[in-house]
Amino acid sequence: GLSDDEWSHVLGIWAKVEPELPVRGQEVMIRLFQVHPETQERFAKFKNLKTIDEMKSSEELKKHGTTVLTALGRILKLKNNHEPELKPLAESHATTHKIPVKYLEFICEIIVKVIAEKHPSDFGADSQAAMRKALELFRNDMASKYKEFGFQG
Ligand code: HKL
Ligand code: NA
Repeated sequence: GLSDDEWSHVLGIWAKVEPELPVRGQEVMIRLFQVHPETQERFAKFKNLKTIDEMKSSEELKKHGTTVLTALGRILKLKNNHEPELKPLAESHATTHKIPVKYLEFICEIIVKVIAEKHPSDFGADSQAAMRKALELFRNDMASKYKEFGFQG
């Protein structure tokens, strides 16, 4: 797990991101689809959005990005005790959506980059390192739950 100090870095920067979750969520999803187009194919309702403009105009995509970051924020706030929130998320991503751990790595990397671009002065080396560690914990625990649900990820 993370130390108290690491968690306070993580939750400190998250508090700055939270008021802007819809726009950051939208940015994260669009960046994910741009950098890793195979991820867009996983969404029946988004795979037909062709241009960045079409993506930006999609209220549904913005809503999805908001929901994803809201879910992630709830997990981060539970710190090392995220199991109850993580389990149903791991179950749906393992059994229904079948999302490889690699794709979780992609989105986590993009989340760090988007925050770093928007909050350069609040997201220094220590905060970035703490956030990476928290997202790694998230991914590792998702991966072990995946295996419990019979998905090798
Ligand atoms: N999803 C997340 C989080 C993530 C930061 C990592 C997260 C948090 N998801 O139809 C649905 C699909 C979902 C969801 C509903 C779908 C397809 C899908 N998700 C794909 C992905 C990918 C692959 C591009 C990645 C990397 C990813 C990562 C949260 Fe994800 N997702 C949902 C959700 C929530 C908002 C919903 C599921 C709600 C749920 O499981 O309730 C128990
Ligand atoms: Na901060």
